[in-house]
Amino acid sequence: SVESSIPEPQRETWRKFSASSFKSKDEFQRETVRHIETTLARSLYNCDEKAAYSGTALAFRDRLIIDWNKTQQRQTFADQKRIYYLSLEFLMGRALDNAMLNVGLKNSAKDGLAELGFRIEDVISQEHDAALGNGGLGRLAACFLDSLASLNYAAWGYGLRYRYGIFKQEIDNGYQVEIPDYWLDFNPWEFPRNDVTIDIQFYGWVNKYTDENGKQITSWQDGEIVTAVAYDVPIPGYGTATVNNLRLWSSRASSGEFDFAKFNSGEYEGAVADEQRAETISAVLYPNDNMERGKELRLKQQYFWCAASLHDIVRRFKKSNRPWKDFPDQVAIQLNDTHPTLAVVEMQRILTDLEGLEWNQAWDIVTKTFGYTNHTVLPEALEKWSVPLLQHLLPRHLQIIYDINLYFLQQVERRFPKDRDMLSRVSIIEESQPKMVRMAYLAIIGSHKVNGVAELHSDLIKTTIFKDFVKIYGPDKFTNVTNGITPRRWLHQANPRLSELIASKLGSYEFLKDLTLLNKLEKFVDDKDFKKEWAEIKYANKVRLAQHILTATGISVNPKALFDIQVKRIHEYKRQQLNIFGVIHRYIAIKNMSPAERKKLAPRVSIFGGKAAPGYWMAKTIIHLINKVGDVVNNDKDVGDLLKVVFIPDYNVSKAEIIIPASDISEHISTAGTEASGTSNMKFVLNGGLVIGTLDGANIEITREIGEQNVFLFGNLSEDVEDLRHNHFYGNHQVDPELMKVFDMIKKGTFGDEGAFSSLVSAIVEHGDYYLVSDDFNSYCTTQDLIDETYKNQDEWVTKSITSVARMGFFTSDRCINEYADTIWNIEPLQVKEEADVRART
Ligand code: IMP
Ligand code: B1N
Repeated sequence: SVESSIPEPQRETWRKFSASSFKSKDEFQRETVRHIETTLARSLYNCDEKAAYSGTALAFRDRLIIDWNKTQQRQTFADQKRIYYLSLEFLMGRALDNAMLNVGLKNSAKDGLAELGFRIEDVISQEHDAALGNGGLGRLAACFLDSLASLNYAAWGYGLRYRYGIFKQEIDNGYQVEIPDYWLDFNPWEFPRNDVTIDIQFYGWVNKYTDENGKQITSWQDGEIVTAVAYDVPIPGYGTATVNNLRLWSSRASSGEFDFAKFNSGEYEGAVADEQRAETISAVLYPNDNMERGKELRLKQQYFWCAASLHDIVRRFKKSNRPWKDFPDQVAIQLNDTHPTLAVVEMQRILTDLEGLEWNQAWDIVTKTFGYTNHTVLPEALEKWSVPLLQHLLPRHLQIIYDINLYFLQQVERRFPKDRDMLSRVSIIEESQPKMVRMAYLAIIGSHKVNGVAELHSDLIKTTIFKDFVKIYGPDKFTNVTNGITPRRWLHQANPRLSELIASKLGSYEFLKDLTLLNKLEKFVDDKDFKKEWAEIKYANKVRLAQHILTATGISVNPKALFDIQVKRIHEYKRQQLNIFGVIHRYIAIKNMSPAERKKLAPRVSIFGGKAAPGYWMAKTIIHLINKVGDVVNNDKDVGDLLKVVFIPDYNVSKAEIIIPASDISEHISTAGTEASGTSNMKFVLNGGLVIGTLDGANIEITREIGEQNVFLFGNLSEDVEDLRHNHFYGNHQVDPELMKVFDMIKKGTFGDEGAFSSLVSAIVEHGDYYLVSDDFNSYCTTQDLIDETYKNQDEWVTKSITSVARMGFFTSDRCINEYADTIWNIEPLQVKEEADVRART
């Protein structure tokens, strides 16, 4: 039942004046100018590009919020199951361009702005990225929100409103420098909900007693209270009236009596300190990708966000007055990795301690509600929290974790009475010093489905880290949902000319809603004009990137050269070191060539980008080496245009939109078995770039879809990694001789002080080469040579490019979200009547 605070007779007046959204160029202009003149207090005499952006964004925000309201009301009326996606990271990037395209008014805005004296590209580029994430995991969450809205699912994202997103990276003398990313000066895309607040408790103690009615009461009391305030971000779907919600929590000191007492008793400074301590919780995103560091503040963030989200979800459920057993029919909660695992414990606490349900009844509801997605098998990324820390911060939750573990181990013991070792292997508690809580195990036990993010990865978790749990629960609890990307941002928005060319061939933009339609492009692989245009668009995108490189680094690159790109977080397992060693190998080869041989070589630009976690020294050293190699190679007269090495500073979502459409080759070269999926591999191929890659993550499925002849694969297989590592220590490990020549050049000081890079060399020569750089080096370099040869035949290259794009339909996040909906969430899209103003799709 949907209620309104306005009595029926007065609602007519409301309806008469109800806000309506603009639909034309003129209306867009009127709204934009109104916002510039009133909301921003500017005029035509002092409207710069920033103000033009602000006015445009506010006009579109109004539009979104009108549809947002209707969507939320529609979903409330429908009273169907909702999906809640809990993620500590949402790497959204810019919102304006996406909003214009999704509501179908970009052309109106473009013409409207032109008449007001602005170029739409300049206006769009004023926006600060919303960078509340590290890399693939956070960007995946953002793609999922786009698909959920575009497919009309009733879905909410829940996250934290960090005041500082991922740091801004500057390169100073070849070194990474981190600058804080304060992004909230002007953010038109969020709506503070000062009326939606939830008090969250920390510390304190657990009081168990029997009340006057003889009832057992468990009460967690005398803790410190911090208030969570909701900020809502509208998420527009593409070509639909659905606008879903991303709710981000911000922390502030609780406005309870405690603070007032302090203020009144003159302890002003103390009260201010409390305020600041509370605000610290949502202050900053932890900048680690695939790495956990066990910091208390991170645990506080996790509980603060999980508890606020859970109480909000429970409050919404309670409005429908259903019995608790209906909860899993109304609510599905997906855990984006183990970061939100405390939500499982909090839910069990709400149902038992606060709502008075029996343990088993409550636990049944909990496990039917949650699903858990694993994103990594790297041991350093698997979350563990120390028992003493949990005891201190969340004493009641620790008790509940122990109870969950007890019931679970009893069940295991009954099923495997002879396997004593099994109990300690699968226990949530690791018997170390101090004891640790294994969050992944807790997430598995608290969920009804566990999924990996690509086929190989999902197989690996079943046969390695979660092997025992497959024995306990059977194989059906474990499943695969291969990742995907939204073609709206990663094709239509990032590469408008390619999107337009495709639409002209396919007859419409329908492929943006059903990406499998791309397969119709294969008919045109022999169409000369089409191929020419295809190649021209790639060239234009390379010119655009060359321009960015020049402005950002001062390096001038030839857009006719082969652009070889590796952009992603810097990590040893992703092996940027293999790439840069390969570049040095190429440099040595060029130096040794005769002028005649040099003439035959395809010129190449090796482009890198990505951030290193501030405390990850090896990763920072790799960045340093790339920059120093660039300094030498780019200024070597013997080399000229044959090789340039570029490190693009501050890689982020909006730069990715410029970089990805400009690749000829991109590198996805992780040690086999380490990259769970990878999603930029999909983005590059969808934009007509070819891939050099290992048989890892989604590379395997991309190869299966687009054909082996269209991918440059190299390197050892994941099933051989263990033996190779063993041999490095116990066999006779010979470093590849060509790689040794690279090391000799580094040691000679060609790239500056050799000591600066000795850790990179010794990791391979002395410390067992854990990531198999030497084992894969020869095969990597040979494959790069093959790429040079293939690139010389441009016609064949373009054929590969078109064929690959045509076969990429599988990798849309729409497919991925539909799989989650069918196999994990058991939820159907909400039918949305196409409104009269169905979008003129641009
Ligand atoms: P919540 O479920 O209370 O968080 O509501 C989210 C949004 O859905 C609200 O801000 C409203 O826009 C809409 N909504 C929820 N309940 C009602 C209702 O009873 N009547 C009309 N709109 C509602
Ligand atoms: O998640 C992506 C995958 O495509 C990547 O292969 C995978 O590396 C990435 C702890 C992580 N896994 N784990 C993380 C991020 C932050 C953090 O604090 C772990 N990121 C991934 C999407 O499935």
